[in-house]
Amino acid sequence: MTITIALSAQDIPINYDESKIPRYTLPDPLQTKDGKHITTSQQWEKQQGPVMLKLFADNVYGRMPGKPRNMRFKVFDVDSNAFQGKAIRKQVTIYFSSGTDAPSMDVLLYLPKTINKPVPVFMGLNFYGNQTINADTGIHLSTRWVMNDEKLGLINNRATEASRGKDAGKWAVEEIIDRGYGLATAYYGDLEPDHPDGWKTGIRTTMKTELSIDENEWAAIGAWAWGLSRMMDYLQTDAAVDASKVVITGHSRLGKACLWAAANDQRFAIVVSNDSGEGGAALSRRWFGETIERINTSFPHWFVAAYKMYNNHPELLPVDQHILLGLMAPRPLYVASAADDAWADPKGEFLSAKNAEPVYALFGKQGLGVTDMPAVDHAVGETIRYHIRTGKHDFTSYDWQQYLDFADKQFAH
Ligand code: GTR
Repeated sequence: MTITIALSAQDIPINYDESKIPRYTLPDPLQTKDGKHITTSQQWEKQQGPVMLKLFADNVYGRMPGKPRNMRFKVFDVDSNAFQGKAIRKQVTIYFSSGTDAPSMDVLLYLPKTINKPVPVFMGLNFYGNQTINADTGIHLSTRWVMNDEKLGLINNRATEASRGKDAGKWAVEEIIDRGYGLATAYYGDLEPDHPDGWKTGIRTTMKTELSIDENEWAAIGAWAWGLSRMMDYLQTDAAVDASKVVITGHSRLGKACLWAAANDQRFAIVVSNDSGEGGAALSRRWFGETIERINTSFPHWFVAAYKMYNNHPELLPVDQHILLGLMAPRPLYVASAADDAWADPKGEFLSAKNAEPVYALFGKQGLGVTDMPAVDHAVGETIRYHIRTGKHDFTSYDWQQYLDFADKQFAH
């Protein structure tokens, strides 16, 4: 095996031409190490699924530690008059260990007020702090490290008041509430700041002893995914939430974290990947848009060191991302792409969802039901659903509408 090291991200060849994609063969999710074929859902759940999960842990995302022993929740804000009285806003700090300065994450939760029983909830991490998802001035302003972006009010690596509501376009909060769902979100930087040295101040360092895991045994995506499971731990204790109906979602890098969280944690009832691309829903073996080499070069902290061995050799990976999608089975799964998001390889995301179908079939579940990519803005599929939306890399109100419809249908079953 030869590993060539690119000098910089710009030197890495990127392909956008379908006719230049070399032939590739995907690993068969149902084929065991010793050449046997998996034929039942029990065999998948007891043998093959755990083997595949471990291959992803060893080669891609790292080991996933469990729940910390001394975790605590502190509800520090309740406002039953949010959105002109139609929602309750709650803010909760999850402390990962004992002590007043324990590592922590802040969860922002909106719950519809008109419903007198526990509600289903959408949950996912956000990019710039909870205060950016809506202009609601009651949202606690994050004091953590953030990536600089003057337009978003993120200056000197800190969020300012001007950042309030600046990423609201990605969060259809009122629509979610009006449809009878709650929304839970937290800032991913609470877990690990998103830069190569972020692990030094993130949970991979601060929780190292408590979780008995070395910082190199996992990586940033793993840390973010772990936080999603801790949010779920909280939701299970909140009487206003129906924790059996939690939809986990995430956009782009946070879509990758969402998929890895859901692969490890069966408590998430529905999984929604929004434009997650390379290292998320998209096939790695298909040479189109972002590649393993490019992602490992631009973001060396996202995946474990072992993943770099596949930089120029995706064909040597014992798994590909359709198997990650298979690990969602039998849970309803929605994979979405955007037409102008070639970087994330929409077709590679579609084919990945398509090739997860044999795992769903073991459970008697129907997948996409089509062999070719659908037209833009035309969702297809049953238990696995897919759309390619008009427009760019984003999480839009069109996307939310599809996910809400999907959740309505799945939860009505
Ligand atoms: C890009 C990265 C993608 C995707 C995206 C995002 O720069 O190459 O894999 O994660 O960032 O998170 O918006």
